[in-house]
Amino acid sequence: MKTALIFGVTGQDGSYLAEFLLKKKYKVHGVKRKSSSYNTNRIDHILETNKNFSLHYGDVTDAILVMNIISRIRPDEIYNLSAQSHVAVSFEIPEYTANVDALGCLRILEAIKSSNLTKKCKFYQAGTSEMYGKVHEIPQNEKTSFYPRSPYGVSKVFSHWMTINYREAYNMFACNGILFNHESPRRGETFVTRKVTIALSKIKLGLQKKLLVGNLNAKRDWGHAKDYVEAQWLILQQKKPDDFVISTGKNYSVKKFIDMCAKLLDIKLKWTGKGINSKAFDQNGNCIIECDKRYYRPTEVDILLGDSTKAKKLLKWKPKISFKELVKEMVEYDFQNLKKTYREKK
Ligand code: NAP
Ligand code: G4F
Repeated sequence: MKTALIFGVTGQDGSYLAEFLLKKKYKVHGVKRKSSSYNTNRIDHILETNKNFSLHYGDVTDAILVMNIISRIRPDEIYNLSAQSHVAVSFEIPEYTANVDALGCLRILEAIKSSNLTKKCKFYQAGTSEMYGKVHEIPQNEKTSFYPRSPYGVSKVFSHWMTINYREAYNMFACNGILFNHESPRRGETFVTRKVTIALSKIKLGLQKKLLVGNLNAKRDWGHAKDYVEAQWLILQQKKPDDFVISTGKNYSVKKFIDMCAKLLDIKLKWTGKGINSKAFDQNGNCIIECDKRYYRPTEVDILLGDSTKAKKLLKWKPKISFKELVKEMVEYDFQNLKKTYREKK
């Protein structure tokens, strides 16, 4: 039985990865942070039913704890999914973001080395398409240069190169996944996709009047988190450690995402204006979407589009869930959930 340790197990990817590894008969350990309120809602269903799943308190800003957990568990595979993962927030808390997203990865690598686990333990670092930032070419592949545009992106570039450095210096099986945006009904509520599916569902149910957004023209290569955690695992099952771009190869604007959600909810949108003056009205003439400068970033990543040819060839990986299916699943989940809660409250 293989043992895996997941930093960031309470997050979107952590929860899907834990489910995936348990199905593969791994013993799974996860690290959760101390919080004043419950933060395990994405994994409670596994905790209640699976004896091969256990949680440990920890934080990647605490080097001693990271070291203790790794040397005690001595896992076969470590997945570092922990991060302050919100790009816009990283401008507000840049030093904290670097502490978690850059130094957190280094602390884990150093703990693997200090525990004499460099031969036994494989390491996965959750890299991101945000590292491409102001893109040098379209589409982006493993050879495309980085030009990060946020403290988040810069921190992830540090972790990317640190992972490669430990691989080369200490012969570690340390890999980077460069994952493009991936979403699901478990996506954090402040990322644009989930913010839109929740807000439009509430508007449809009469629970909210307006949705305020930022840059509608940004384009993202959106996949489903379930497909992407399989790629994370596949990356660690190869003969040689390497780095892989994981993406769908198609991108859509934020505006297109909103249009698709609205259509599924039978809201007929009429757009007026351009840029920050864009507004959308429903069939009753109510303005239900507006742009607000609070949601614009000091430096934006305008367009991301991934080229996963290498992953297709070597990992035999390709996304199974289409963008259309992803949008439908997210909208249906939020609409049904909110409808139920609203009825119960009434
Ligand atoms: P997420 O939902 O924000 O989850 C992040 C996880 O990290 C949560 O479990 C969070 O714990 C934990 N965490 C935050 N700070 C920590 C700390 N100081 N110590 C230990 N754990 C900490 O993110 P996600 O969407 O699942 O993404 C997983 C990883 O992939 C992240 O590293 C992200 O940057 C990266 N990534 C994501 C995408 C994407 O589109 N989703 C694309 C590329 C890369 P709490 O629950 O307590 O907050
Ligand atoms: O959903 P977002 O916040 O995701 P973003 O910035 O692309 O980052 C996500 O994907 C990265 C992979 O490329 C991950 F590494 C990262 O951890 C995270 O998971 O924003 C997507 C786009 C941006 O261009 C943003 O400016 O949507 C635009 N946007 C427009 N209005 C908005 C909003 N984003 C948010 N969060 N909220 C808005 O109201």
